[in-house]
Amino acid sequence: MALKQALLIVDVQHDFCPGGALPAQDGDDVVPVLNEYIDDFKRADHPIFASRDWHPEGSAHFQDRGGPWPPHCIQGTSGAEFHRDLNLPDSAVIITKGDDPEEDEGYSAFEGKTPDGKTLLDSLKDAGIEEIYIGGLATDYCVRASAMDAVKAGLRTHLLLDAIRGVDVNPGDSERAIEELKRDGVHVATRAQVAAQHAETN
Ligand code: VGL
Ligand code: ZN
Repeated sequence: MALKQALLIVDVQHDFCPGGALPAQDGDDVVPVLNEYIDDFKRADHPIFASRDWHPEGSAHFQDRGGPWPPHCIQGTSGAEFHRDLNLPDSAVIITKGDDPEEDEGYSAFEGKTPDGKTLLDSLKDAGIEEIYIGGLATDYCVRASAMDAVKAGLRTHLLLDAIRGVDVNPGDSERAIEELKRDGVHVATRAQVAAQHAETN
């Protein structure tokens, strides 16, 4: 029997795309590919989760308070909105993270909450999910942290190699993150593989 699957789209927000406050290199290139994954998962009736980085103004995560980052994804601003071309269905469950003003790290979607206050992990467990496919931004921060937490939680975890982009504060950070995730037991996949596998199980 096929495992029950979900798609997790991490932080595909304007501030992580070119022109935004903290852009991943070619960040918006993930959007059309993720739209294809969204269609695949919708068609197969698998749930879709989308996380957003959602900081208050004056967050401890920002440089002016000693954190590592320029201000980005400030609640209610256009930079914090999901990319305008990302076709998130109404059924997608939004996971909000980074909203604690005192939090200076907090990269993983597994540290976020659903609109009704559930953790991502509880919400996956309630839906009986055993296997998760992860894409989005940024490879070397929130995607990396989310994929690590997913394997730690015992989920069979796949990184969508054609739907991630990194910030690369140091050149090579994203490549190193991918290698590290593979060592930790994360599988890698691309659209062709996922589409073929869904075709087989439906
Ligand atoms: C992220 C840096 C700071 C991310 C969020 O979504 O990867 N990176 N805040
Ligand atoms: Zn952030």
